[in-house]
Amino acid sequence: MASDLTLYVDSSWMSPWVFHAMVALEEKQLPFKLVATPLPIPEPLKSELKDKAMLGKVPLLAHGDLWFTESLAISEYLAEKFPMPKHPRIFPADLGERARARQVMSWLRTSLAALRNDRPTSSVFGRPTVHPMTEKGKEDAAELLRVAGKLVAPGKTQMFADWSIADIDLSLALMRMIASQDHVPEHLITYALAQWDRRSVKRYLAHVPTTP
Ligand SMILES: N[C@@H](CCC(=O)N[C@@H](CS)C(=O)NCC(=O)O)C(=O)O
Repeated sequence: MASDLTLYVDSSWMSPWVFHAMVALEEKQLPFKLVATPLPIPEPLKSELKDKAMLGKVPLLAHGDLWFTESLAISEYLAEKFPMPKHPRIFPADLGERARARQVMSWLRTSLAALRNDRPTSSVFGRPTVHPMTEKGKEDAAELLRVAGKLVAPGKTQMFADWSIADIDLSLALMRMIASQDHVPEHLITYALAQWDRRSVKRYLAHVPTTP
């Protein structure tokens, strides 16, 4: 039952992986409960999560007796457990586009470390970063813009024929730069802001504490 869904999240609301998982749940239009924990996850909760889900991390999805972590595992599970037509699609219908979406999401989790360091999610969800990027950060930024430029055609507000959860990850990567007023081509700004305008994203952002 969908009503058995609980998402464990960080109470700072700064985790990009929690953002991905919660937006996936919202896009699937599923009812779910939220449990917020500070990071690092304190005991005894950490041990309880490790016991039930193998890893003591957030995002963690509990669905009845099934407890597991990893943002991509969560969105893939939701896509398969709550499929079309009853629930909206969160991965592209086309197999090739689905492979590309997975490629992008996997790349964004394993690359661009300097950019992520120079422009943390706190600069997107909270106060923009004012300090200049490191040389390595600039290299990552150029690579992000090169790849995003290939994936998002001018005038498009999604990468593929169908909107997908990969759009959320790519737009967050771009928002790291946009929020700090780094140079981003206009059509990629339009693309990222279109994601930020989605109800699912707004519902996530509503939880983020406002910085004074
Ligand atoms: N690869 C994981 C990353 C999850 C992760 O690293 N979560 C961090 C917070 S962003 C965490 O829960 N750390 C455990 C702790 O701080 O105790 C995913 O995609 O979900």
